[in-house]
Amino acid sequence: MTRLQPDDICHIIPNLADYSRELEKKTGRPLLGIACHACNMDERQLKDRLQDKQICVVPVTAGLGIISRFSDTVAAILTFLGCRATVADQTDVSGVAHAFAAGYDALMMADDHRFVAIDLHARQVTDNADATGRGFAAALDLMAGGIRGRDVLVLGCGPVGAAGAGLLASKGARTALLDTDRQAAVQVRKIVSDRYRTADITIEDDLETALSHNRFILEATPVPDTITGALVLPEMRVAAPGVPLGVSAEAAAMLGPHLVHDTLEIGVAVMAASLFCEPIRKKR
Ligand code: 2YC
Repeated sequence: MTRLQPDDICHIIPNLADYSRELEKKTGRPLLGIACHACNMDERQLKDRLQDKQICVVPVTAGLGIISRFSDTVAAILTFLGCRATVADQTDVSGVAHAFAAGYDALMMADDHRFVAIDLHARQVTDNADATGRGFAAALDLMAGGIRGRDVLVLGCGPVGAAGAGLLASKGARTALLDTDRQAAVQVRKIVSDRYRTADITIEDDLETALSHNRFILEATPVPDTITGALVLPEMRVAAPGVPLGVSAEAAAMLGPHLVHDTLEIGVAVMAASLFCEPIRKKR
């Protein structure tokens, strides 16, 4: 899992409204709408569910420690979506205890291994990797005008790529998987095929060949510049959750509005939507 650097996120807070408008131009839906699409909800329903939800973002000092502005940025994205999000005054255990004691509806926190949202009523945990994969796959579905029956290539079969492949299979995409570790691709094909019996999934072994016959790409590798200008095709649409961006500057310029990439926004939006999109489970 790539650890974000302050420079990866310092631009987010002042640009949230512009970024949401940019997403609407690229996919037809704003940030909230992409989260809805990933969770099969309509925007009014999600807005109503998110409104006034009190979410506590707890900074975590474990491991490599605090990332400057990480918690503030997560809280700002949640606030932009209509939640009442605040960053805990205290970190770690004290912050978690405060979230429970003060009656928050949910908390969000990240160590070096997982970034999660926890619904404190329903005891549901939503993981950023899963949410990010689903959110960018939803964006790709929207950019494609409906991915059903279309050829999609998932680059990178880690947790993000796996979640994206699952959503794409659920929407009827003909999915090709590629990972430098072929076993990772084999594993994702098995998991997704078992879950979606009708899934049409193949494994690719060569990047250039795979890119030559797939227009719709989910770039979920932690490798910069995986897709270079020489590999870009005119009708290509790329959703790139991978950090650092797996599309070279030249390729990104060529793709223009047909590339969706960010380092936190879509993943956090889908985490919030996922938390509150299920009916609250009855207490045991
Ligand atoms: O500031 C804090 O609370 C830090 N403990 C946050 C550490 C986040 C580490 N994870 C990442 O940088 C990203 C996640 C946002 C998703 C994958 N890697």
